[in-house]
Amino acid sequence: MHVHLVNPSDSSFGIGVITPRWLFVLAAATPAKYGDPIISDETLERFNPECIEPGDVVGIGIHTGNALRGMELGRIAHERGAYVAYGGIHATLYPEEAMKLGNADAIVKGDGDVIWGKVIADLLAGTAQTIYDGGRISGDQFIAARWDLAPRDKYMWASVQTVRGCPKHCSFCSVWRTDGQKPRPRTADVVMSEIVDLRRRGFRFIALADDNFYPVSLTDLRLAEQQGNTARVEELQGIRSERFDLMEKMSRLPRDMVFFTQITMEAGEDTEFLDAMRKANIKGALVGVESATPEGLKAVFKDFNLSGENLVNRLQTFKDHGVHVLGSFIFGLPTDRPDSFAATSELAKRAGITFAQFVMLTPFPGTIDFDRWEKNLGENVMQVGGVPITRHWMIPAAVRPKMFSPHPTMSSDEIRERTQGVWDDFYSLPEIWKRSKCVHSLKGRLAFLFISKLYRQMYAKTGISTDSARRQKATHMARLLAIPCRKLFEAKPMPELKMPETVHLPSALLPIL
Ligand code: B12
Ligand code: SF4
Repeated sequence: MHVHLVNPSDSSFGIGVITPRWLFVLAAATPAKYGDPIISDETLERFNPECIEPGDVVGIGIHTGNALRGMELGRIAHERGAYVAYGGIHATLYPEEAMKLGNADAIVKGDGDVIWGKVIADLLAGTAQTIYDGGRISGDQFIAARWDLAPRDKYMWASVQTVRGCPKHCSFCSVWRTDGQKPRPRTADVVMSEIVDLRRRGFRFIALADDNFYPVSLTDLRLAEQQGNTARVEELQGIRSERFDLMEKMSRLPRDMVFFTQITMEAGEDTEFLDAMRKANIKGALVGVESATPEGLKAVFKDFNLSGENLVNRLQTFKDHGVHVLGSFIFGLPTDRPDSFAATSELAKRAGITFAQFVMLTPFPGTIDFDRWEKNLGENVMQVGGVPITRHWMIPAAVRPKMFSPHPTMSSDEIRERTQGVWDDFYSLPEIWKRSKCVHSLKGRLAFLFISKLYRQMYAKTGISTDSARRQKATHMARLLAIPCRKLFEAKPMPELKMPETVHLPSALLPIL
């Protein structure tokens, strides 16, 4: 009997940018008595069902974008006589769907770390429940990943989680609803031991797969103080000082390590935090800018973001403090107008951001936007191939619409083409070359160019194109580009690396407000 863990994907690039963390966490949660799980990541290569034997257990992790392929894999595994279990954010939101369309024997809602062992045992004993609630476990229960099972020559970045949950409530995001608004941090020592394990194995680029690396802002603290809520102030300060503790420990790792994370723009007002990030070698962060206008930000409940010139300055602050920004922008908001595209592109260039992604507004299930959208459509729902667009993830990727709500002033095609145009402009050769000044050597600048082109190829060309021939061509190009890019992320293993010594700082020195 084997346990298989499969990460579904419609496109395979041969090389993966970031390790899908759940695969290696669930591998660690698989009890040793079942042997090492067989891990398949379809972002690398298409899954070969012939490796499944009757009586095997196949665990499939799905988010909304890969749910359809995941359910197809589940049906194949079921036909081959395996027990099929699903987990991940989409299975958490729609367990019945995986049951009905994915031939599931069991579904795990929420975190899989603690419950996975029981699910396997129950499946094999024939006593499985249909739905298990893995819950929102506390930070000290998160399991460290089995990095010994990750192929070193296939991924550019490994991924380590330091905190789950996000206190914000953006309308297009489901994280605060599924992972909760209470941050659940892991202790610094546990995170450090996973990072050291990875560096020993030759991974020096690590993405911190956190919902929000900055879970307590200075504004949160100020508000709690103004309310005279001492308990809340202490709780927030506790989380904040743990962040500094982690970053201080990270700053004692080998200097060739590079970290990347996801963070809210508010961190730009907290230069002490930014300096600690830089010292910890957290050299870049995805910042959800979303929209350049106050109306756009209001539309997505993200009024804590800045707009216009203030936005440019705030993003520039990250750069001034040594943290590169991957700015994430959304197009297709009802407040967008034809001139919003060029204005956003200009702003992205002026703000000195190093990378950018321009995504089209998608109503993801579990979000306020989705609920609102589904309700507004009522009975009058457009269908594609018999599937209502309110279940857009069940429409085959090749014909899946890219825009879901009629826009007040632009057609879907216009929004798609203008979005494509912004990608083209931001990632044109002269623009990339200008931005590549952030690295000094010619070799470094060429590497920057390659990576920028790969990023654009993987995320824009395969994602936004509507016709399948163009998607296929784009995937093929991405496969070719990925090979030299991966080489740039290679590092010599450091098997002798020790955990950095703990320096006990007097608490007065810990930068609490
Ligand atoms: C890091 C991250 C990224 C990274 C890295 C992705 C990667 N290769 O791992 C980057 C930046 C590249 C990225 C890209 C995108 N992401 Co992302 N990402 C995340 C983030 C913040 C953390 C994911 C993670 O690694 N968590 C740590 C692991 C251990 O947790 P986990 O995956 O939830 O797994 C646990 C449980 O779910 C469960 N589980 C999972 N699978 C299984 C399987 C079985 C069998 C069982 C039993 C249990 C189980 O057990 C695990 C351990 O507890 C999540 C937020 C979140 N809270 O999930 C968003 C998230 C998954 N991303 C999201 C989105 C939308 C995207 C993009 C589409 C964004 C975009 N517009 O381009 C792309 C899609 C990329 C792609 N094709 O996959 C959404 C998905 C929404 C949805 N309904 O599907 C999320 C939830 C964020 C959000 N704002 O809503 N992402
Ligand atoms: S988009 Fe980012 S800041 Fe907003 S709720 Fe989601 S994780 Fe939090």
